[in-house]
Amino acid sequence: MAKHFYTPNEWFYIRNHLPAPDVSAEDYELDVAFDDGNEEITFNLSDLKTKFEKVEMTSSIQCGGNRRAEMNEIKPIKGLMWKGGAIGNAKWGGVRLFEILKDYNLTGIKHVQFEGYDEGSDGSPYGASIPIEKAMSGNVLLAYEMNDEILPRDHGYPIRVVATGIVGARNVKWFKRIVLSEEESHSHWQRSDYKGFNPSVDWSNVDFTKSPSVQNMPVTSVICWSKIDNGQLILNGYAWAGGGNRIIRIDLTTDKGENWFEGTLNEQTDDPEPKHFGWSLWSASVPISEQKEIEVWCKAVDSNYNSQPESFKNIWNLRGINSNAYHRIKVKSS
Ligand SMILES: Nc1nc2c(c(=O)[nH]1)N[C@H]1C(S)=C(S)[C@@H](COP(=O)(O)O)O[C@H]1N2
Ligand SMILES: [Mo]
Repeated sequence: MAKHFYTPNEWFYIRNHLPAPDVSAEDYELDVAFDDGNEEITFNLSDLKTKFEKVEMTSSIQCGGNRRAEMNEIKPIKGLMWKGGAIGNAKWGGVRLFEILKDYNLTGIKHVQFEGYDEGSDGSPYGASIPIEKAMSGNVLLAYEMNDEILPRDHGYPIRVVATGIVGARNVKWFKRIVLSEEESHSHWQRSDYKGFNPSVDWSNVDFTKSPSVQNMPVTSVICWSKIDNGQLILNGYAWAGGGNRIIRIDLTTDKGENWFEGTLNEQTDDPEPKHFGWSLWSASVPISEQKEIEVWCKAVDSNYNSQPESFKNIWNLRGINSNAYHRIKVKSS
């Protein structure tokens, strides 16, 4: 993963909750509606591509359950056992959601709901929503290009939402409908999933109405690769923070925190925080003594000086969301 600042499209993780639909460019339509049913406007694909300015933005998209497998080692979690692979970084090309919404009277609108062309067996679409402030920030894209290529089918062809800095689940693919509303999306994934809880909440007492939906994601980092060379442990990996924060430092230890070494941030965009949405690639060289097995930990620090928690135990939650404790790997020296 850490070889390419822009994750090649064919390596970018894919997460679908419902069967992926085939949407043709000719049939594609995006509806914009108010939830009082008053007004409805439809754009076709060429409207979106020609009537609005094309912009490009670098943003990572990360699933809310990335690194869940590590948290699962503490206590079993329901969910896909992602290691560190449920994230990718891309250059997205498209139109700003702001451009599409700016001429409407948005008085009283608090949430912008998104629906996809994909439907569950009950006929209801995939859905999610983001707060109106984020929608109007200029940092949410309706993307039709991914790394200078046409958006691939598995990533939402012909149009997907790129809600920069926000959990993957709100980055709706095969984008069909915008609903401007006082309320969050009523979809399962907005209301009954992708939320965090106290570590002692379990399936017998969880109340999804009590917890806000995850939007911006916390800071995380992962060691992707390691090698021992001449008494040095050579490492590389990625680090990312949601909410437009930039990664400012990566810290590593091989003795459970007695001594810390600093890695090097090799690649990141120069987008200023809080509009820094791409990940950072880093590498490090840590001196090691004669040990058979080395355990190395990493943690990143973001531009708000937020860092990662030390243990998964104290952030455990029943869906394994925001699983961002120190990444720890063991490296054998022989
Ligand atoms: N229409 C639609 N959009 C969707 C999903 C989906 O199932 N249907 N999955 C979401 C989730 S949970 C994630 S993590 C991201 C994954 O995006 P990717 O497959 O392009 O990596 O898409 C989001 N957008
Ligand atoms: Mo996800």
